[in-house]
Amino acid sequence: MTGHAFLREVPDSFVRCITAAPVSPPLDPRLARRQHRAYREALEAGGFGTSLLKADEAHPDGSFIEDAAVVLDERALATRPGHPSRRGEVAPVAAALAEIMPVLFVEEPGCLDGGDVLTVGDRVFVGISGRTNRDGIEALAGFAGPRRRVVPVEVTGVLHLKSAVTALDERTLLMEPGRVDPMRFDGLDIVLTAPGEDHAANVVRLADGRILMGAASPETADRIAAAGFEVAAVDVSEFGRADGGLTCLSIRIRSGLASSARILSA
Ligand code: CIR
Repeated sequence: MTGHAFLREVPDSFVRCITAAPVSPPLDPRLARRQHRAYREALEAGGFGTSLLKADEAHPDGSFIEDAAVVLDERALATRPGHPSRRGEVAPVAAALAEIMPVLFVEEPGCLDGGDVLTVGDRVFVGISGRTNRDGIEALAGFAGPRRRVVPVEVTGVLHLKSAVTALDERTLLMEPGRVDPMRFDGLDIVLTAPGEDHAANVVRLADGRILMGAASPETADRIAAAGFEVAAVDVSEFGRADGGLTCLSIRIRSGLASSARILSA
């Protein structure tokens, strides 16, 4: 499989990202940029072509681009992020996606963050979180259409659904215990993250099938390897301090559209 990923540069204003708890020392945009570059290189080594959108200083959280759009079946749903300060991030992302696919929009009063949407086979799991509401879930269901089943999942104690659970393949999930009800994911195998490894459930399945995860979760990496997956690691600690993880930093498209996506900046 090949794919294409859209990323967005880290602005200097990254230091003012939204965080659930105060951050000390302050967030470091230069370190975040170095980690972002390594993340991009890891995606490329894993079979994704990449496009990098320009940063916007008015949007400190803009590099968490995943929250701005959901891509499904070669169509995009531009979101309406749950945090009002993030809504202005969406338009440039929607414009970039519109060059290669149709784009629909979540309308007010709907709120939806891409970090709350996890597609596995014909099911679209969506977090009921502090950022995604019932109207947003309805908009997602309309977008997903009759061939997909949308499954709402209550999320506890973390920002988004994908902070707590991501897919290792079409049959296997990686899940942090205690954040979501495993019964919502019937029929799927579940690998649990190791105790004490926060943010470990948020991993990216690379286009070549390897699993890209944070360098700070070695025991969870061992569990994933024991389940039969090849693992690659990248340090995204500065984004973790801003409540983000690996999936947040890209919108990944796994399809033949990859070849028609153009590089927006070097
Ligand atoms: C926020 O609070 O919105 C950002 N600081 C972090 C967003 C992380 N996004 C994600 O998990 N998809």
